[in-house]
Amino acid sequence: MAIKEAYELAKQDYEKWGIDVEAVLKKLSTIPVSIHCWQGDDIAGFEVNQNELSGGIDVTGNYPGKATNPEELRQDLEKALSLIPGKHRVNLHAIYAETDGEVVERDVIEPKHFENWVNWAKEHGLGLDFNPTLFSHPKADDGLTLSHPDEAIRKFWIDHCIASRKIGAYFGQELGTPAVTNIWIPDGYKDIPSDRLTPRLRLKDSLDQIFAEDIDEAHNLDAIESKLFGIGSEAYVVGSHEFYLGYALKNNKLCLLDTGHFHPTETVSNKISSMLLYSDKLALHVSRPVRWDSDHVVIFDDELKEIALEIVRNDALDRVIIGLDFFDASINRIAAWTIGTRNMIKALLYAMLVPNEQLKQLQEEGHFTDRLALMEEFKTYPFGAVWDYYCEKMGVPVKEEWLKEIKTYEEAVLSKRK
Ligand code: RNT
Ligand code: ZN
Repeated sequence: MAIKEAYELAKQDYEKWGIDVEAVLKKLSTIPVSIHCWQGDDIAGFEVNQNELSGGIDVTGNYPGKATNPEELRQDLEKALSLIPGKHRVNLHAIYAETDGEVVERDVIEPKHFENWVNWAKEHGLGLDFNPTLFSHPKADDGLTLSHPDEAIRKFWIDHCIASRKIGAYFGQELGTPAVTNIWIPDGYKDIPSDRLTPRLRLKDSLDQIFAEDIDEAHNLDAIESKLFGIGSEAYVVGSHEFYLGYALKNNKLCLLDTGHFHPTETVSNKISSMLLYSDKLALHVSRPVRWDSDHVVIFDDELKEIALEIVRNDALDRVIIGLDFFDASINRIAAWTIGTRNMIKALLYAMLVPNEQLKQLQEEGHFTDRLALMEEFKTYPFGAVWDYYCEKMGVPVKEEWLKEIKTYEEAVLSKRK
């Protein structure tokens, strides 16, 4: 059956429930997803003196053809973006600075080191987001950065974060859309601490110093990302959820929730409604933790759908800033981006094609049989036909057609890389 025909039939099914499918597709095309550049090169970056990946995160696999320079990484991102419907954003890390072969320490990086990225983003109509890199560096070897007891080391990382906010502001100013500059630090202890408070006092003080200068929120939005544990920080993480939740609320910063940073049965979907009661905006790193914070490629699973439902049914598409965070080097990296990002968008579409208002009402009236029955039936409504039509309309490959393009690209481009 032709895509359009299948779509017209599907549309009728949804319209019976008062869902305006055309309006849904229009809205969907305006929702940006921030695509993390680091899936493209296993979080290596382009620093002149490259350091091994540290910070208790790990990328496994050695699929051939990874990007090893900015041109390759941008080329790969362009390929992925050509397979993903809609206009999106790219999320950079400080280690992706371009310094022309010169060693530039992280505490003195400047907007000019990201000029190529900005020009590229302009050319492709993309927004940019940013992250200071507080790992993969000799000064992070102790597993402590912004909470380090050594004042010189702590100062270095404070200065790095201050420099990073200015780069975020530069992105926002140049591209006309605020950058989210997100601070994540690996700080913690492998074993049971004898003092949980002192490192947190220092982290709080570091953040106060970093955020001392006001930056126009039209250009830059500060986010802070919590974590539960990492490799080497199993027993204690300084920047825990409670730590940052408190800090963010008190200081009007964005809390960033990474879906891999909680206990395995604890879900981010269940946190969104509460957090939005107390702050205007919330940021996400959508990931897929398999038994731990493993950063697998995002799939179209129940928790992804539930997150999308929470955003959509609470009318929070403008309040929840969606970013992705996964890294798999065991499969084609461009396919990883494409799969994960298409799934995120798919989940949003899925959530928008549910009669959320009617379901809310059923719950309010205590009709739990109907609530469950409908929620289950809607899982097999002809959502795929709408998704296919959306892809076609947005000029990207329909269904698994995109995989052919990846294969061609792999042969023509990736296989030629050293
Ligand atoms: C680590 C955090 C963090 C990183 C990126 C590379 O656990 O999730 O967001 O993945 O900054
Ligand atoms: Zn993250």
